[in-house]
Amino acid sequence: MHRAQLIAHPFSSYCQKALVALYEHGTDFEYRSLEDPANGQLLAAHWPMRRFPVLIDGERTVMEASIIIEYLDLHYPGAQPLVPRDPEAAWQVRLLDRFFDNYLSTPQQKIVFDQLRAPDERDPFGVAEARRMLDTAYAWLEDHLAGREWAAGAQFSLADCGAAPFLFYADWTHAIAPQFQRVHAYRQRLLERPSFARAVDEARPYRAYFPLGAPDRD
Ligand SMILES: N[C@@H](CCC(=O)N[C@@H](CS)C(=O)NCC(=O)O)C(=O)O
Repeated sequence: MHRAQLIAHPFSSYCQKALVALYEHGTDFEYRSLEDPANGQLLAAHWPMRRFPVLIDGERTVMEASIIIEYLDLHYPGAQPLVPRDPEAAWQVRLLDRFFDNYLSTPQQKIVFDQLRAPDERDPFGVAEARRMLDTAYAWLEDHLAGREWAAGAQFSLADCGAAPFLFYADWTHAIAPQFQRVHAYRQRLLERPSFARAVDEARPYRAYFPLGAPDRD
């Protein structure tokens, strides 16, 4: 019987998204950390885009954190599914998952990756747009969270797996304004969720990698 392997780096937000799901389900898997160059070669051999995480399960290669989580729900189910079995509940979870990927993570990554460029290759217009998008996303999420414990309601789901690392790093990158109290409280609930707390702890040794300078908190 083989074990699934996850090619990942502990400090990567999309990897943490998949790790939260693996820890929620209690999946037994082999962690192929990208700190080891051999795992970088494994990644390149399986996925020419070289984006991570990637799950290798026997003959199958599964890319994209959301799809990895859908796959885990099917093949390594835990106590409760991260994508609800009820299709009416499922589309709402997937909608929130798209929101967090497209409107929180994408602008957050834009700001961080811009900082890694040489000063004369930076894109201040794009960064300003990304900051505006984050402010709009925080405001929308503040309203959306009224009466909800987790992103899609009472049950922890796929959407929360991504929200956890994306809000974690977004606040470091472009502070969530104090008036967005529900967003702050939700970020805190996510930090206290054991699956994400574990991912945060595993990433602690790599905080110096954060190009904007990691704050001394969380
Ligand atoms: N759409 C991918 C995005 C994954 C992604 O952007 N991963 C980052 C790490 S957080 C990465 O691979 N960065 C390396 C690069 O951009 O070359 C997913 O949902 O898994």
